[in-house]
Amino acid sequence: LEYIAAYLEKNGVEVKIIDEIAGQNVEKEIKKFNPEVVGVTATTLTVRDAYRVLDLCRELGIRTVIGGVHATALPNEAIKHADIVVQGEGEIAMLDILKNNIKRGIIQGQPVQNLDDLPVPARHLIDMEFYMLMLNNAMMDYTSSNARPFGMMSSRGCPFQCIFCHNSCRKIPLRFHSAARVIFEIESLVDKYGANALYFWDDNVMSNKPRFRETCKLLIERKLNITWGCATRVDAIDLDTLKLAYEAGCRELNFGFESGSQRMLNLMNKKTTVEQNYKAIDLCIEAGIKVRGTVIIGFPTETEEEIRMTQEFIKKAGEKGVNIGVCWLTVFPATELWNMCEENGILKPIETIDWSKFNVMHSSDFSPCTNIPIKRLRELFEETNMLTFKQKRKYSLSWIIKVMITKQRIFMNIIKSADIKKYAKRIKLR
Ligand code: B12
Ligand code: SF4
Repeated sequence: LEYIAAYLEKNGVEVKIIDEIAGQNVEKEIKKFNPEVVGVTATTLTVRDAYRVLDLCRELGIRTVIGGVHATALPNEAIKHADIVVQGEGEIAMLDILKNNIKRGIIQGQPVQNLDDLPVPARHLIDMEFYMLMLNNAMMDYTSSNARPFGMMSSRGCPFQCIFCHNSCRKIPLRFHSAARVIFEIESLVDKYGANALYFWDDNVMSNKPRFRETCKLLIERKLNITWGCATRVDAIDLDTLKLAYEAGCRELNFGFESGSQRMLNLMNKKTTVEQNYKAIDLCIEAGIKVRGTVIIGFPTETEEEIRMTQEFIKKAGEKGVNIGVCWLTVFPATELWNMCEENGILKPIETIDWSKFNVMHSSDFSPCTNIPIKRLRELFEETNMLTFKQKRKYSLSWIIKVMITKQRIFMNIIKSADIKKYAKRIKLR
């Protein structure tokens, strides 16, 4: 939304972002602003709330637009709640809707050719202090308790098509901000908000290595003293680049390790090996960078033995100090995995799927892994989760103290807030 808002503002449109997650009352704010058009974003996890807001706008007689990953995947469902659905990128499409007074339809949003043409996201329209606290909570493994962390994107797209990932259906071109523009955005975060920590939300921040290295070199040259983390692939790293990244402030890398079974990695079209997973951990340790990762269990045809292989991977990685999260395989709409399940008749009819069953831990109430009964799969999932829990207990006393200080800071902010109810709602929504 901040990208779209910045693009519209640059083109002379008056924009407001109303953010329910940050505690705003959508109905009240919409009535106050009385906009010509309301645009709502949603992932599959948040789409129920998006539909509620869109239905409300309809009642108020306001023209509505929905965009984002869920509407991109299921436009025919989304159009039942909105006048216009934008599939793909929203900046150019939203301006087009306003300029040409488009009233209804499903529109294919054109991707921005040169990302540097986009203005810096309109962070001034949202409550950055709220998001900074949330990110601080997530990044406290490697930032100080006084960190002021911000999120940003330095690229868009991913050339891979892992079957469970939105990239297997969205197929947007891979594009990059130039290193100079990345530094410009970081400097503006430092100047405006006192940022001293960052997380890059790119799918794979190292997919263009020369550009990544140039960014690291500029971070070192400008002495920005930013601590940062990002996600990349196990086949994208090398020791020299990792050492450079460390020098530039990188303290944590996230990997989608996905499985300890090669057959499962092949089935999910990951195009990596279990060996590369282990090698990536060793390289990061050598460069002094903390490693975090995720694994997924519950793939079609996955066996108990293969889940045990993933458990083995978690144990071995844990011995090296790696923190691994376990995900229950979620079949997100329109992905390759979704199509596979549909072809094999293991998907429920779409009208009967309850999107509210998709949540951060379990994400759906069914599993495509039909050869293991769901009750047994749940037990295996919990067992695997416990392994990661045991790993976390290995944290040092200094880490525990840091967690306590950060949590206390969040608590103090709640107390300081005049509106405790608002914070309670924010936390509930999170
Ligand atoms: C940052 C991020 C997060 C952050 C913030 C979440 C958020 N809602 O933004 C955190 C860490 C909290 C997070 C958590 C999760 N995430 Co996440 N996350 C991302 C990530 C890496 C970047 C999002 C982003 O900012 N993209 C950049 C902008 C430019 O792209 P965009 O959001 O798609 O918006 C563009 C268009 O879609 C369109 N658009 C969007 N909204 C609108 C609205 C209108 C009106 C219009 C016209 C256009 C439009 O225009 C935008 C600009 O071009 C994406 C992957 C990705 N590369 O997008 C995954 C992604 C969104 N996450 C995903 C998932 C699965 C999760 C989790 C379930 C993970 C988990 N198991 O815990 C949770 C669920 C969180 C939730 N409540 O939705 C999936 C969503 C799949 C789906 N169908 O919903 C994605 C797509 C990853 C993937 N590759 O599959 N995530
Ligand atoms: S490499 Fe990561 S971002 Fe790219 S398709 Fe696979 S899971 Fe998605």
